[in-house]
Amino acid sequence: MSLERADELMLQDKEYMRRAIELAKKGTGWVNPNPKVGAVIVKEGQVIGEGYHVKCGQMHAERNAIASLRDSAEGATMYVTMEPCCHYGKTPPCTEAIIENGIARVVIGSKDPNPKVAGKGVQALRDAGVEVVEDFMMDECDALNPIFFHYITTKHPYVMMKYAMTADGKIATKTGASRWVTGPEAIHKVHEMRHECMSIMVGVDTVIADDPMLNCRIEGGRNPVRIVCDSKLRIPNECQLVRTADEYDSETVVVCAIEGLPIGEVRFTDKAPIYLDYENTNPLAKALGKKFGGGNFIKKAVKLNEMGVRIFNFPGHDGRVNLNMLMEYLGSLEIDSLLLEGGGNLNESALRVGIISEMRIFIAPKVFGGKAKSPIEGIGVDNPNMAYKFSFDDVERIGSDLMITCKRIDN
Ligand code: AOF
Ligand code: ZN
Repeated sequence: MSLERADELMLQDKEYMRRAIELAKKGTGWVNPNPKVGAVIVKEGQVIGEGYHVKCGQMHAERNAIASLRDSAEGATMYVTMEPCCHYGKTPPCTEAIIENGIARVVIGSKDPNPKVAGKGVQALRDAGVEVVEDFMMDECDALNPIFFHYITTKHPYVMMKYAMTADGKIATKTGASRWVTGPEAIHKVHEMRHECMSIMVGVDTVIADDPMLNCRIEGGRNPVRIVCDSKLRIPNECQLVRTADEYDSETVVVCAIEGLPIGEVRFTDKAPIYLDYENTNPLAKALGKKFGGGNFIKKAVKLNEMGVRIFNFPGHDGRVNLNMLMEYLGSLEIDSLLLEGGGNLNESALRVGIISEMRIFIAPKVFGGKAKSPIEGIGVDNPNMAYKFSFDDVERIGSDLMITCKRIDN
């Protein structure tokens, strides 16, 4: 083959993989905790089938592309953004469908780090005589799935910390007024991030100050699980999060840190009558009541539970929520991602315990000055070489503001 002809073929391969990437993006927010995957089937220079993973639990990209075939795929090439699976999960293996349909060549972008796949998909195809090209446009394909790669290998959610600040690093004015730092385009972007992440978390002080809804307000968006870190259960019953918990189409969770209460989710049902006895008529309840601050915590937790709020308890050594235990528990509930929206103390705790994988920093071209809050408060470090370190991944102009994406440097 001449060099020119080889270059031409490479360009075509790239064009089809780019199309597969575009298709994969359509699954954003709906496929979690699965990856976004797109597939294109090409025969004799014609696209004869296309598909993507639409929703977790439904068919994978490859099978959707095969289902859309307008022609026999015998001898065709499939371009797929991730290694085809070879296991029975919620759906049957994609490798089988590829082999059965006589696809001769498969061009793959990302590897699938799922231990059930991890190279075995490629092997199954090769064993059946299919030609496989690996790592094709791998960086572009990998960029689709930072959440999946993190979740499938650690079983903890991928935590994205988001904040919006002025050019002088303030998130509010000296009076505490924070609406609005950035413009409407940046706010829209935040709602896209709420759609993409399965859960969202704030500290109770943010709830008390701003009374946020934490839902996703874009057309066709999906609402995240709303989580409030609230060690002493200070959340007001009248706030929007609590008042709307029952009708909200996802979950609302308050995470407390109460020593002596069972660890994990606490359900105040008749299975746990001791906690319901917050009038302390039972001697054991009385003893517990003393331990929990005269039973006030229990009373509050029962009330929240009755209003549709789920209660998790993860006490840490410092009297605050143990964030690592919380991440582990969220992972066990198949929550693969969490958007952390402050405030400054919770942000700093999250950095300190090492759960942040990515930061999205919005910067508005304005200055507040004065003694005003900054995005990261808490204890902070003493020495510059103890800083929490990130690398710049991307800078985008969003309306009149900037969005900087930073990724944690693993050391
Ligand atoms: C593919 N193509 O489009 C996707 C893949 O429970 P299941 O059957 O949906 O399997 C989920 C696993 O399959 C997931 O963890 C990942 O390894 C792979 N996802 N694979 O070939 C796809 N979404
Ligand atoms: Zn599959």
